[in-house]
Amino acid sequence: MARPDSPARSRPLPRTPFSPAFWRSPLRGPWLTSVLGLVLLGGITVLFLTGLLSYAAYNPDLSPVNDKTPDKGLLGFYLFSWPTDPHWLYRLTQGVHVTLGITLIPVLLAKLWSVVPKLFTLPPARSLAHALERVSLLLLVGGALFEFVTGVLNVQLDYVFPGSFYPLHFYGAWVFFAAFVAHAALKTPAAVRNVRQLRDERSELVSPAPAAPTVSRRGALGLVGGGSLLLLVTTAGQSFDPLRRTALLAPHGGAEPATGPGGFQINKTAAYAGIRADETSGEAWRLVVVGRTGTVRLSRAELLQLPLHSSSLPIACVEGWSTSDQWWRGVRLRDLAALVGYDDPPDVLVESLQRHGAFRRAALRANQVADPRSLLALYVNGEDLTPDHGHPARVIVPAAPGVLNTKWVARMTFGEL
Ligand SMILES: Nc1nc2c(c(=O)[nH]1)N[C@H]1C(S)=C(S)[C@@H](COP(=O)(O)O)O[C@H]1N2
Ligand SMILES: [Mo]
Repeated sequence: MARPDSPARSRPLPRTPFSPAFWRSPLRGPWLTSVLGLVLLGGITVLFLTGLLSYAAYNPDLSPVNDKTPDKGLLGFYLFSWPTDPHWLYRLTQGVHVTLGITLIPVLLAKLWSVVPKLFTLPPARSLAHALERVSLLLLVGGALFEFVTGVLNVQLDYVFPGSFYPLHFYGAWVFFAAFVAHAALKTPAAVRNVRQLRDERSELVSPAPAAPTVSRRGALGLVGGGSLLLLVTTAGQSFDPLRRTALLAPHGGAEPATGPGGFQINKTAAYAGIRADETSGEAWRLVVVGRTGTVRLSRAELLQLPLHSSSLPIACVEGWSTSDQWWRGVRLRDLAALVGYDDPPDVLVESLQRHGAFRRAALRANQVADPRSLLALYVNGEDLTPDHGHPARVIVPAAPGVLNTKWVARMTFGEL
């Protein structure tokens, strides 16, 4: 054992993350943490609400087709039929959800950095209350990272978790938000006081051995804000056609779709979906419509004999991107319902020619079928639908998430689902 006067003792103690002096940034303190916390309080609340709206927009209760989340129970509640007005509703709510989520990443990382010494405080629990608080912080930090990571992977990498992103992000959101509400209730009053006071009081966040500052607190905040702004301007363009080229971070690398009438974003191409030209040809393709009075089979030529209508509607994907209004022309969904015996339109299950993939079927609610702007589109922007946009026929519904606008439609079953 070393004697008290041994040279080993006169050297500074080895600093581990568990000793407060290990954390030397003079920026850490209640003011910075509180400013970042208040930004996240507002931002994450908006993320949660727009996320809930996105869930409601899928018509989750209609049938196990749209929402396959197992055992969702009470968490799968929804309060209203997703409206069809204004027609850009989902474009707005989901554009905000994804763009704001991406914009908040630097703020989230800065907030976690600002409190990281707390992760290492010893003893791990001073009391039962302290232990509970630390467990709730684990759920909070874990939940935040989980939701941001699954969200970003989903919009960037096109469903790396095959078919399972949706329940993961859904359950994760509830766990995270429960911890977030508890944390906000406990900390917001103090955070507001800290921000007003400007100067840091004594706090376990303040380093006992601060290094010389290399940037001011405001400078650090400016860096975080600048990072957020950069993400904002490289993401927001995915929701506005004229800015599409600035959407460097948009999914699909912001690839420019073809020009011409079909020259707007394509989610899954016909080739990707395994749609063959021989099954969409005039001779082969029939639309099968099933309802109260039986089954009707229509060729594209026969569909074109029905009254055609136009509507200007966008495509707005859950991934956050959207198109401006496109000019669609086709047969009203409610006219197809009437063909098989429904003057009062019911729900409908729409099935695609596509044999595999998550989005080959979708259910629409009666209010969506009834809207006169809801079409089985045969044309877009004055020309036949292109193969990638769903030729011979695709659904387009106002205010609905893109995923409900089934392409390469083969079968429509009307009736209460
Ligand atoms: N059959 C089928 N329909 C589909 C899809 C699909 O993969 N298969 N993708 C959906 C999704 S998620 C979106 S956002 C829109 C995109 O339509 P677009 O490619 O014409 O822009 O189509 C929807 N319809
Ligand atoms: Mo989508």
